[in-house]
Amino acid sequence: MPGIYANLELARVKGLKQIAILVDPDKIDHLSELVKKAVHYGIDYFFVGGSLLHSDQTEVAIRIIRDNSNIPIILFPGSINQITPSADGILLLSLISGRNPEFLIGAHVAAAPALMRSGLEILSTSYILIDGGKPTTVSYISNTTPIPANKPDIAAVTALAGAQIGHKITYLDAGSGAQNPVNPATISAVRRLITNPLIVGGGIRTARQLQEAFMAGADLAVIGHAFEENPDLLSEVMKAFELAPQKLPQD
Ligand code: 1GP
Repeated sequence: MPGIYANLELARVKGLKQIAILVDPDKIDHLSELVKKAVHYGIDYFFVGGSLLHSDQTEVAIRIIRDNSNIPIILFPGSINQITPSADGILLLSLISGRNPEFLIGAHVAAAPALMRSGLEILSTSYILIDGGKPTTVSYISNTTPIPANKPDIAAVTALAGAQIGHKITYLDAGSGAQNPVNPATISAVRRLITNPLIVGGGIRTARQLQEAFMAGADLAVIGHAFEENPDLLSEVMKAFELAPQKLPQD
């Protein structure tokens, strides 16, 4: 069976756009219903994690997802405490928009032995925060400054450096609950310089915003808050997919 990276790369090459739902392990009360909805609408991945968790329910969240779906589960960890072998893969995030050594290498060293034992597919990822219009938990907790939204050239060169270092995936994130999603100019500037699978998330609330992200060059869009608040948003999204088939311009 092909791995997660192989699937991401295949989708990128074919121009197939994919969707991941971000599950916050602090919010599991209605998770089984949400998972069933996500399965119904045909999403591609579940991401599990958060920058700041109040409770240690990552395992419980993963069990609920497994009990209700066969969709791959990818850890999107805010700290090494969120690493568990019960997922399928992990985004090994290097926060390269920031200059905090803990999120560039410190946490990775601490996590390396557990990751080696875990059997998780390790997806080395350039993690790049873009200003989403208001301070987010991730920028506060990581003690880093996001790249200004009106500086696509900085985002592009940062992504290029990450790809040259050898990260396999690039993730542009405006932060969970961002006021504004990553703007299309930033996505397309990054897309022009890298060939990695490109993940975009943070503040996507409408089918239109999602389509704009895809048309600018995102391969995989991540939706968290908006799906929690209104799972049927995906119905609108899938209709938009049908209207503008998945073969959207890549460059
Ligand atoms: C945040 O990209 C994710 O890291 C999802 O953000 O919750 O705003 O959709 P939202």
